[in-house]
Amino acid sequence: MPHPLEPLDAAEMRQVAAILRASGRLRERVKVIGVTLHEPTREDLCAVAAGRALDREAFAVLLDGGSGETEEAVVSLNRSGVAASRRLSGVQPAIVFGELRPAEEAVREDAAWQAAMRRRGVTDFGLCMIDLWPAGNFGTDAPGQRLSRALTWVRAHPGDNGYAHPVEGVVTIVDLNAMKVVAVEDHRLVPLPKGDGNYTADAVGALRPDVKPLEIHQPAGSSFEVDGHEVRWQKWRFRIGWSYREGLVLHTIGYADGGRERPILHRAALSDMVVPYGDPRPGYFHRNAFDAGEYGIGLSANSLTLGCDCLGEIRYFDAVVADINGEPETITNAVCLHEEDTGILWKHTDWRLETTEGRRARRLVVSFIATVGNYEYGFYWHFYQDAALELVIKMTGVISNGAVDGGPVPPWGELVAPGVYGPIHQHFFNVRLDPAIDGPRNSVYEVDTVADPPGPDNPHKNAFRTRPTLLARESLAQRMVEPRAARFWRIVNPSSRNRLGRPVAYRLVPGENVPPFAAPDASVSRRAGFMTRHLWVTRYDPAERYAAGDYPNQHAGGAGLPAYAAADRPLEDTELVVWYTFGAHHVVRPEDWPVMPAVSLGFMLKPDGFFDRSPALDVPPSVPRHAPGGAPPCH
Ligand SMILES: [Cu+2]
Repeated sequence: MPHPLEPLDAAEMRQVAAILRASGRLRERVKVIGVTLHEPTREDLCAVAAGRALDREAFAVLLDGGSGETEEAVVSLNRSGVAASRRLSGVQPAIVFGELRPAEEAVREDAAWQAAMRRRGVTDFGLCMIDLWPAGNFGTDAPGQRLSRALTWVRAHPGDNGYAHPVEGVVTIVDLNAMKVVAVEDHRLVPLPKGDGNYTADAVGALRPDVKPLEIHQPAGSSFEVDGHEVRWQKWRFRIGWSYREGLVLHTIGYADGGRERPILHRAALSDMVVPYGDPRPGYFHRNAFDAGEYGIGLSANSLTLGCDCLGEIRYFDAVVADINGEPETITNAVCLHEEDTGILWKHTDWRLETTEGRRARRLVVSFIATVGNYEYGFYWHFYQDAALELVIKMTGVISNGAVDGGPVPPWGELVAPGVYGPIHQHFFNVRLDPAIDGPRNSVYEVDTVADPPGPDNPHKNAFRTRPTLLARESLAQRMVEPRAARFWRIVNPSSRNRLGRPVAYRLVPGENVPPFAAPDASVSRRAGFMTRHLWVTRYDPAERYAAGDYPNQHAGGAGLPAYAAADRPLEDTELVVWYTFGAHHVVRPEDWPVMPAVSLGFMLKPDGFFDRSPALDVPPSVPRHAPGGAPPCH
């Protein structure tokens, strides 16, 4: 039996499909939306540690394209049967890869859509790219229909970057169960931009001539060890998991300290994301993609390439997902594991003794990249030698766009190329963290820095101090970043103390962040309630997994974090989930065109009294391999 947190392999996926077929659930017209490991809970894992055997289970979401009904099933692999199932009506699971091509074909053959293309001088429909944007929920669609609001772009020739030629004003509403067009809205006639948006090496003009090879050599190999999906690197130990919806999942992250392994996080993964656009016009207002909950960021993962996506001594992991028929599909090299030099770890020069002591830093990177329509999202978890942990998300690809004629540029965006308009938008990510700081029972404090009032204790008016506030209940644990208070959050284990007597903690340090600009009662704000607060803390419940709820596609709103927190459960010294939302604000630039240089944002988790002193002292001095003229090592 594999470790209970090992992701499902291809043979297991195939077995799940067979069991579902034998049970009558996987029949004609039923689409497999996703299959993933039915993860053991914290309690289950404790039971395993105590010697109990667990069933190996998969979790499957099925959609009956005839009745429109969704069914969830827990499949036991070792018992070869369905252990539990439930039917859900009134929900729309995510749009899956297997629906993209049939829907594109259905649009291509639709007479009303063809007429809209002809009005724009497009006659070769084979050059059209029809992207299935989620329908959203604006109260205008017939309930129960599985819809997409599709947008069209046109390649100038096969192999061309079609995103350079957006069809303005045409929204095609497609029924993804019937696979036919419901309506074609044609809101405004604007000529197709003609400019070239190609970015391949042969399309961009002369390449700069002075870039010499840069190679990373690790002559003795990398410093990590991999066993199945378990990774050990220096003092870190964790497991790599995968789900079609969240992509990379990290489990049971611990750090070795003085002969014991100390838990830090039980689980960490992207829980959802949303990209609200700021243009109110038809053709734009519905652009609100939830790229995890409405598409499956794990389904959208790339196969990574050595020397392009990752450089150096790489260990790859494949990811296995189910296709629309339930058959396994292996994304080879979906996850990249490698080490990177990151400059200086620490240093001090004693000028009187004329001695210098310093260490170089490196980090372990676990990453994957997903392509969702026009955009790319790279997810990079960084493990550091000072026991810090970081998530960096890199955004690249082609901006979502539209076309403008010679008149004034709409105020909700910018011109990026002649005739090509990029609307203002934001990208919000929510990461779900199950903390386990020295054990499962934790508390969270918000720590602000405040200036002391002037007075007898502050005669020079220079005094300032931190002010920690316990986030004692779910209603109080819905917070915003506040750079003017240098705000961070401290995840504390009240029953584990360091040698200075303070409860041990990790600090959640926000990086770049932004509030949403859509009104609180806008459709997207109700549907992505999670984005209205940067930090949420809830009581641990393994059934509460996703920031926008289980089925955000076409959902009217209110699900996910606002619903989870409505119970207002107490949060002190108990099992918690910390949900961090962070947003990138994207006022597009001509420099983002035609393919956007990667933009990074993220956050860090840093030990805060978790150790008794710097955990980075035992990193050995590095000696330059090719020390010219016998240069001294860095110490
Ligand atoms: Cu953007």
